[in-house]
Amino acid sequence: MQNSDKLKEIVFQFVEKNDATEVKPLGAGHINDSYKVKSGDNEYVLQRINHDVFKNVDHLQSNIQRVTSHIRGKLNENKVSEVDRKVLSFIPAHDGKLYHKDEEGSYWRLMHFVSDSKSYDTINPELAYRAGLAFGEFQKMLADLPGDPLFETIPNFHNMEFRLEEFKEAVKNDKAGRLSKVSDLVKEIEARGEEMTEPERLHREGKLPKRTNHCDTKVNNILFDSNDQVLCVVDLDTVMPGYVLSDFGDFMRTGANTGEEDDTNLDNVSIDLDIFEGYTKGYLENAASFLTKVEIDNLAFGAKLLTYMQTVRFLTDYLNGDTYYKTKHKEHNLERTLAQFKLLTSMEDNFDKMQQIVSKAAAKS
Ligand code: GN1
Ligand code: MG
Repeated sequence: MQNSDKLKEIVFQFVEKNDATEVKPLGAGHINDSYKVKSGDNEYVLQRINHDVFKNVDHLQSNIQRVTSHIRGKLNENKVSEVDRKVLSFIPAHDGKLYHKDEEGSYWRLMHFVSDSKSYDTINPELAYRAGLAFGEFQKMLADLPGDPLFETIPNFHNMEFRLEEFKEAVKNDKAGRLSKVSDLVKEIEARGEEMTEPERLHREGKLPKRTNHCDTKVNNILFDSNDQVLCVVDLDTVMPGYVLSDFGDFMRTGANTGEEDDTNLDNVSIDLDIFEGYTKGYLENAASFLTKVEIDNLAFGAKLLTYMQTVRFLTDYLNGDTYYKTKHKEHNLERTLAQFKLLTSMEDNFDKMQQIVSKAAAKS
C-alpha cells in the first residue's frame, strides 16, 4: 500500500493540483491495486497496473481506449442517455499518455468514477438476467470493432492447454515444497485434462471461433445503479479475442456459486441453478443472434471449464509459492483451490440440468 501523499502526487500527474483531494483503497481485485479518489467535486478511480501480469502497458491501454471509444460511439448513435455512466472513460496524463510511469517503475492510470454505482458479489436470478443481457450486449457491441484484432494483453490467457503446461511445470518443480499436500488434487486435475482441452482442438479444426470477449466476467465487474439497473461493464484489462464459452463460464463460476470463491466451508459451495438460468436467458436474448450452434452447445461446458481453469490456476500459484495472486495468508491459494474444485464437482453433478437450461433458453431466443 502506498502512502497517501505519494498517491496524491500521482493523481496530479493526470488532473490539476487540488488541496481538497482524498485517496482511499477500493475493491478486492486479485491483481491491480485500486483507489477511490475525491478531488474537489470530482470522483475518480486510480489504479496501479500490475506490470508483472500486464507486461505491455501500451498495448493494454490502447486496447481499452479502442474498446471504450467504440462502445461510446454506439451508445451515442443509439441516443442512449447518460453515456458517461454507461462506459468507462480514462483521463490522459499531462503528457498525453493514458498512463503514468512513476520513478519506481510502477504504472498508473486514472478513470472517472461512475457516479451512484455499486457492484455485487452475491446476486439474485433477476440481477443475473440483467447481467446476462449486459455481457451479451457487450460482446455484440464489440463484434464490429474496426481495425486489427485486439492485443492479447496476457498471451494464452484462457488457453487450457497452456494453463495445464504451466501446472505441469509447477508440479515438476515443486518450488514451495507443497506438492505432497496436494497429490490427490493433482490426480483430479490430470483426470480431466483431456475433456477440458476440447475447445482448443475444436478451434484448430475451425469449429469454434474466437470473438472479442471480456475475459473477466466476474459478477462484481458489472455496475448497477440505485434501481438495480445495469450501468456498465468494468475491468477491461483482458478484453481480447477468446471463446464466448469463457465469458459465459466465468460469470457462472462467480455469480452462480452459492458460496465464496475462497469459502473454507465447502458445504456452502455449489452451483445455483436459478442464477444459472437467469443469466443464460439474459445472455442468449442478446447473443443467440450471432452465436453458432457449436458455441451454444458448449456454453454449459464453459461453466465447468472456467471453474476447472481457476482451480488449476490457484493450485499452480500455490505450488509456485504464491507469486501471481494477492493472498491474505499462506494457505489462501489452497483454500481457493479447494472451493473452486468443490464448485466444479457440483457442476458435474448438475451438468444435465445446466445443458437443459441452455437448450430451452436457446430455443426461445
Ligand atoms: C483475477 O483481479 P481480478 O480479481 O479482477 C484474474 C482473473 C481470475 C480472478 C479470480 C488478470 O481477476 O483471471 O479469474 O482473479 N485476472 C487476471 O478470481 O489474472
Ligand atoms: Mg480483472
